[in-house]
Amino acid sequence: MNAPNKYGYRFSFGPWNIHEGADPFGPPVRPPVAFESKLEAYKRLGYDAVQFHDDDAVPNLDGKSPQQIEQEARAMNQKLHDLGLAAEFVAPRLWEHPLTIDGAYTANDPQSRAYARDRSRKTLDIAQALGTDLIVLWLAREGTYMREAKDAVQAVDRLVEAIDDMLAYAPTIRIAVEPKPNEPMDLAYIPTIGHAVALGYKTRDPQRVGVLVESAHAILAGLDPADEMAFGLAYDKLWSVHLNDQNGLKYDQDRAFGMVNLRRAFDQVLVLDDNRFYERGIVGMDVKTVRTQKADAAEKHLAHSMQVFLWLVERARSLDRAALRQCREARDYEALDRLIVGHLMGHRPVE
Ligand code: XLS
Ligand code: MG
Repeated sequence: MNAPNKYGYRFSFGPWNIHEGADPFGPPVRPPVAFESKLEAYKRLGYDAVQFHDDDAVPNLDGKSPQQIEQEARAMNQKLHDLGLAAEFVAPRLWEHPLTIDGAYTANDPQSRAYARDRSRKTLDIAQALGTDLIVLWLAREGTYMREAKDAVQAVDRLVEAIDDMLAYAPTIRIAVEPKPNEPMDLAYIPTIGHAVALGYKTRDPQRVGVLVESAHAILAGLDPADEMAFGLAYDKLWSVHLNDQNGLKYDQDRAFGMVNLRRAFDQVLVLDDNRFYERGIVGMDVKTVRTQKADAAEKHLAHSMQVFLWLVERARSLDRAALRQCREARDYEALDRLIVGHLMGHRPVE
């Protein structure tokens, strides 16, 4: 993997972030991009690490033997190595198989839960072959459309059971839970970072369970992403981030970082940088270009997200901290507004 850049950061994204534009209302609008070409894009765009779903690394893994899975994952690891890349994490894709229609770990059907457990163990094998100790659990279908459809107390126990099984199966692995309040399910069981942190403490090894904050997911929960990050940092559990942006309480937009609300993006960078996140983890971008974008520019959102992040690191480090302290002490929050907005626009505190 590359050395960190001059600000100390490394960056990652997932292959799903180069996207062909399909949405629930229409088919792809851009030609498919082969996985190999996506891998080649990382270095070109200035990125260091790949976020994997288990079947990005080993396609169609449900039908494959453990030996075959390990062999293919090792081959992928070699490919990464040759390209100067690393795997940041692997995530089990537990939302596409027919057995996961009504959830995976929390499904009422025991066969579905058994599938989820076995699939997660395969994910752990793949992570180890890819040389990463980090697993991300986005709990996509762990929730309901009708609250009475599942027992919500039992659901928590089932999630703990599933995580416990992974912790026991792979004793060196760490698991970061990525909460999201809705979509694809209406009502998710682990909607916020507080829920995710608390879930970790119910498992057999809380030290190995942390969180991933996605900006858009926090916004969809009506929360401030910077504060969600701060909460994870306070517990020493913020192990990864999915930075992006989101225009209000709508569908999950995964807009490029900082492009909708610059001050909100600045606050995220400020909390990450002030707490030296660059020593704890890699900065992940979970961004997609909009459906209306033509194919020839459909990678720019990744380069731009990183660019905006680094501009904001510079803004965070050059913020007049004495002026900030003064505003806080004087409880002059009008001056604070001006300080931050002025600083983002390149003005000095007193002008
Ligand atoms: C959803 C996520 C998902 C996970 C990995 O927002 O981006 O893809 O991060 O499973
Ligand atoms: Mg995400």
